[in-house]
Amino acid sequence: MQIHIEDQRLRPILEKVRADVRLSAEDGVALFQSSDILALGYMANIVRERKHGSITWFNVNRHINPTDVCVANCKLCAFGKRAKDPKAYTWSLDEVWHRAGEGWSEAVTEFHIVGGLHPELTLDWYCEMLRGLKERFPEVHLKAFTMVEIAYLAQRSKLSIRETLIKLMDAGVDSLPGGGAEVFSDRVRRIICDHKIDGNQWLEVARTAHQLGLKSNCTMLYGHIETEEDRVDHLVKLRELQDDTGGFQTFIPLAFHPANTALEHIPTTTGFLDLKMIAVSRLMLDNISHIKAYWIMMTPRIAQIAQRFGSDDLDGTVVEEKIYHDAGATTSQSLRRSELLRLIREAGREPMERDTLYRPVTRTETAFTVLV
Ligand code: V47
Repeated sequence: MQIHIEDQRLRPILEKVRADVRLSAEDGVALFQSSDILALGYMANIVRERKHGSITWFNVNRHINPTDVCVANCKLCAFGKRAKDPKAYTWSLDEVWHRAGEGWSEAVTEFHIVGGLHPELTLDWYCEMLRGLKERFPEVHLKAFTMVEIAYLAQRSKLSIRETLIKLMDAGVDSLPGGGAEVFSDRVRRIICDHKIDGNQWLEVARTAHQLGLKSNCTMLYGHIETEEDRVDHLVKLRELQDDTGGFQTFIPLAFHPANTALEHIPTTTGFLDLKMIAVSRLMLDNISHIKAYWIMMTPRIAQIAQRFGSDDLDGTVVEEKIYHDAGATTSQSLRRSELLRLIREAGREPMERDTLYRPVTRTETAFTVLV
């Protein structure tokens, strides 16, 4: 098929994409510098359809954020609060278990559990929380704790990352979400998340998790002070780790939401950049199966179009979201399964419900079966 390519720098990249050849870091920068959004989408769609045909995966999940108390004071974040802040909250174990069962009528297949770096909650507390969830919801997959939370729990318990992960796995962690990666560049991290582990540490926690057999996701926060080169460097580092471990399931580009953060002066991202991020991620991350459009962050409208720009995954029903809504997100907190289906079908894609490990799910009104 012929496509009109306006940006001539993309021609050799299109040849590589057609021949399934890995793109270089220089190619990545050229892609980010290009305004030829239709050519970017066309190329990303070639890769997307090569990997997934017409399927768009989606899941029925519930987010759980047990606390927003956080010892870090990251400029990028509107969610974390000091323990003394009257607006801060920490749920008791009973509240976590109770709330986990609230807000959904269609059986959820996944709890996505992340929170602040709480100075007092112990590893044992989190293990009890996980055991209680498994006892009450044995069929629900627990995707819990970012690399940042794991490093913090390890440091507080004076255990290695490996020992900490083993304890969490024994208690019920089934996989890890992809948050907290931000942008790996030291220069950027010094400004937006000075108190977090650095990029190499994030990658090392992920490597250890993968070596223990845990799958994880990965993310990049974009649309703040990062350069195009910073974005490419981040994607290449993820790609290199994936070459070693194969443990990443999906990549989620996360648009920076500035409201109520210390970086409030930065404008919000545009639909143009959101789609470009989806497309370039699909093109650069040739060894990561899925590119997820997180509608909470990019709106259902853009997440739907993303299904034609390189994404093959629409996350999810969510139910209750705090991190983005504290940072000014105007999207709703939840989408019903039927609404996800409508968005996907209208984009001409074939919806396929999945569990967290991308196994197809079939369901009746009140129960689901994972097809293995
Ligand atoms: O870790 C924090 C980012 C992440 C802001 O793994 C912010 O399936 C934008 O990781 N503006 C949480 N971003 C979300 C996340 C995620 C979401 C959906 C699916 C998965 C998955 C993971 O959001 C944080 C941080 O990187 N974040 N504050 C903000 N103001």
